[in-house]
Formats: sequence, C-alpha cells, structure tokens
Amino acid sequence: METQIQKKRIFSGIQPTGKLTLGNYIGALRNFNILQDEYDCVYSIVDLHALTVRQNPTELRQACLRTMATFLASGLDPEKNIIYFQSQVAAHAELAWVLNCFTYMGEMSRMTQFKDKSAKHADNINCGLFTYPVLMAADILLYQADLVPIGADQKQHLEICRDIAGRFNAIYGDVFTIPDGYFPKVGARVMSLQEPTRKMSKSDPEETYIAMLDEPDVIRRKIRRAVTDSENSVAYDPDNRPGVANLMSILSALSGQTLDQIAAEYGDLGYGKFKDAVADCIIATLEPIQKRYAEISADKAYLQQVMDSGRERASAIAHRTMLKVRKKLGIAPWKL
Ligand code: ATP
Ligand code: LTN
Repeated sequence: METQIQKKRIFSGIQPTGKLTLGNYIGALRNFNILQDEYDCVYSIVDLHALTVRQNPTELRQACLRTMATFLASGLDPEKNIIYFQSQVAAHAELAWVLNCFTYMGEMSRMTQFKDKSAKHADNINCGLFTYPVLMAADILLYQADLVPIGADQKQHLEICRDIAGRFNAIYGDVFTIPDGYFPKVGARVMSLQEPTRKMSKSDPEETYIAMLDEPDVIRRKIRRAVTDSENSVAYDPDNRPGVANLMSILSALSGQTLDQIAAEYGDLGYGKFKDAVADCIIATLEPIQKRYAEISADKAYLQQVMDSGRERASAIAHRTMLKVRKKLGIAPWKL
C-alpha cells in the first residue's frame, strides 16, 4: 500500500497596502517560492490587517489585486499553494476574537510595531491596531502551520503567537501546532534607502524603497540617490556605515555572493560602480517578474479563478480548526 507522507504546513501573510517592496520580496516572497515544493503552503493577502490604518476603498481593492498578481508573477503556483484573501475566510475574525480573550493588554502594549504605527498614525490609534498581533496569531493557528516565512520585523509577533497557542494548549490540550519562524539568511531586514537605520517599508515615501514593479530607470535613480557615507569604500560595517551595509546585503541576497566577496570585488572601485552593480542586479531580478505581472494582471478571469479556489481551499482547513476550538471551548455547534 502506498503511504502518503504528510508535508509540513507553511503559512504567511502580506498586507495589501501600497506597493510591494524589495524588502517584501527578499524578506518574504522569495522564500515563499523556495518553499513551495517541499511544503504544503498557504499564503494570505491580509486585507483585514490593512484596515488597522484608514484605507481608500478603491485603492485598497487595487492593492489587493496587485498583490495577488505580484504573488503569481513572482512564481507562486496557485495549484501547489493556496493563495487567498484573508477577509474571505470568516474564521480569521472568529478565532481572533477567541484568542483576544487569551491575550493580555500588557503583552500587546510591548509590541514595537504597535508603538511605531501609533506614532505614525497618532490620530487613529484604534483597538484593531492594538490587537493586530492577535489576528496574525489567528491566521497562523487556523492553518496549524509548522513554519512561518517572515522578515525579522515580524519575529516579535511570531513569539506572541507561540505564547498564545501554548497558553491555549495548556488549558485545552493539543489544539494548535506551535509554529517556528523561517527567516532569510541575508536580507531579513532590508533597510530604507534614505534612512538606513529604519526598515524599508511600503507605507513610507517613494524614494525610501524600491517597489517590485518599479521601472529600471526608477530603480537606477533610487539606488544612485541611496544614502551612503563619505568613505567611498565598500566594507560591511552595519553599525557605523548602515547605508553601504544595506546595499551590500541587497546585492548578496540577490546575487548569492557573500559579503566578503562583494567587499573584495568592489572595495576600492568607488560608490558609483558599486551602486550600478546593485541596481543592475535588482533590475535583472525584477524584470522577469514584471513581465509576467503585466500578463497576469490583464487576465481578470484567471485572477478570479485563483481567488475563488483559494477561498474554498483555505475555508475548508480553517473550518476544521474552528470546529475543534468550538468543541474545546464548549460553544455551539453541539450535538443535542
Ligand atoms: P507596511 O509598511 O504597510 O507596514 P511592510 O512593508 O512592513 O508593510 P508587510 O505586508 O507588513 O510589509 O510584510 C510582509 C512581509 O514582508 C513580512 O513577512 C515582513 O516581515 C516582510 N518584510 C517587510 N518589510 C521588510 C524588510 N524591509 N526587510 C525584510 N522583510 C520585510
Ligand atoms: N503582520 C504581518 C503580516 C501578517 C502575517 C500573518 C505574516 C499578517 N498575518 C501571518 C505571517 C503570518 C506584517 O505586518 N508583515
């Protein structure tokens, strides 16, 4: 008899806010591609998380479709991976409520993303922003994920997810799989091109990030203008020379060269030549993705089909977890 080996499950999410950046690609999307053969993968476009910041409905809709098309263009196969919109599976909001009742205010107020985002949106520090990590925990736990590919900025959120799951399991038995993080070896935190001590973020101004869909001349211009220093030598010293270190990490992540090899090759050639090499490498990586993006985003019927099938397959898994959770908690449906 043929024995089927159960693959381990991966879950990750990306917010449909703005344009996906090179940071999202190196920190997350590229790993999604590497992992798709070995694991059973579920990738969510987390539109409910995006609502923690005020959104324009038309722009949100466009960003949702753009994100889905970028996932597919980057090489994710919708047959092998479940790709879907978070808001289409009601169980996310349902489990988030349950987990809210197992999470402490003190835990949430320590979250650095909450502190950063509250400073950025001081006029709208809403409860959703505060409990954002609980919804993220619900995302992951609903699918019983073993591994979560994310950038370094999400480490703290994953730890909270593990804590909440452990707390729930300690009371009710083995309900949730406790997930591990999966981080890129290089490029887990791609930094802003203008303020290289802050992470590159798609909700910051244009010149601080490379968008995955930026045209080659835009990429060249942004890299040329990237903040470095006055030393004019290429050496890896992230504490004292974060701008150069960031460009070196980007080149290393995309080309496969080590930081030492990059320092040896570009050490004394000057920043001009080094920056050209970084821009060339980014353009060569993104160009094929951009070509596929143009084809895929024009094919609305295909996008609709991926969206519908993703919703159905995701719902089936989420439903099974929710039945288990409901039974443990003592809430309906019961058999009378
Ligand atoms: P926003 O600026 O809207 O908060 P973001 O750019 O941080 O968004 P997310 O959708 O929140 O992007 O993140 C999607 C994934 O990309 C996460 O796994 C996150 O860790 C990763 N990621 C985001 N920014 C970077 C970065 N600068 N370097 C590496 N990984 C990143
Ligand atoms: N919080 C993440 C996005 C996100 C996510 C998830 C990532 C929401 N749900 C589940 C991994 C797993 C962010 O802000 N980057």
